[in-house]
Amino acid sequence: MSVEILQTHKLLDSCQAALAKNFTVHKLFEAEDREALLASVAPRIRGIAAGGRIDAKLMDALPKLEIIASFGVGYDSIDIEAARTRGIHVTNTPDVLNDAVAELGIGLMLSLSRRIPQADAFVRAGRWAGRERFPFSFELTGRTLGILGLGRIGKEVASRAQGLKMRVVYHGRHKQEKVPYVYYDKLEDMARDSDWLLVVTPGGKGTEGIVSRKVLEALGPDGALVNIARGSVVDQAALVDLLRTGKLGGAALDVFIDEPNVPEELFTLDNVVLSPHVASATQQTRDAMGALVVENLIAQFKGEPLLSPVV
Ligand code: 8YV
Repeated sequence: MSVEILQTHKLLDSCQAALAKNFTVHKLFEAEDREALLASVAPRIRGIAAGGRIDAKLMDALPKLEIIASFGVGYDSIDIEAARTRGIHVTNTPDVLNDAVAELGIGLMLSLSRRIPQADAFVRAGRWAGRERFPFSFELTGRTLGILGLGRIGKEVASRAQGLKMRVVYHGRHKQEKVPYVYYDKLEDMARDSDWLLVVTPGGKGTEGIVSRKVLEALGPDGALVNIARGSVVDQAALVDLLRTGKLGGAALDVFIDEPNVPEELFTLDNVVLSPHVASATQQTRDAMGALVVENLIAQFKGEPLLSPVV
């Protein structure tokens, strides 16, 4: 029998087909009795294909576990420290999603500034035909975009924003050599000087709530927030409050603290654009992410170097 792995969450059809071709897959997410499935297969499981939370308890239940191959670039849903101390490898799916995620970041900015969702609704409702006038919107041209997290995706956003004639600045833990953008060592200062604050930093403990009420207030009534990272990075209660009271100009959000739950107050606000965590969700990118999950597992069991190790 081929190597036995545990698939903990539903994954793309193409990814599941490739997993089934290469391994004996036990699907924990489909099991009626998870405990019973685990009890019968746990001693033989050498890998996990994951698409969500993996905790230390599950790692401890799998004595032969060598690798957790996670679908997604962000790995805040995996207990990395627990994996490290148990000598379990963790892989993610970086790079293959940079373009898709950056595109959605730009798309959200354009949607909010040019009021594209409202324009669409206006035409569909027959208001244009009824000779109503659609209100003016704002251009991105000439505006300053502050990027929080100038990593692989952040750089793709930056180059696209330059194509839109925006001025790009950034904040992160360190100033980077060889990037042409102005660096701010304080997020609040960058927010004050920016028209747009785009969040594309990893989630997890280290970044929890760093886009605080103060930062959002510094962005101010003429500023707007775009979040394509994790909901946890932003003080969501403050965000809702400031949007409601006009102390923040707008927000375009792909991610939220308690997905798929979105604060209902946001539904009534005209200065907000919402999307359901779809920044990487193109067929092309999701297929590539799935392929990378499978390739990492194959590499591990062939004794070859992992393609995208995190731990
Ligand atoms: C995915 C993501 O939506 O890669 C990430 O970190 O947030 C997204 O690309 C998610 O991981 C898969 O459901």
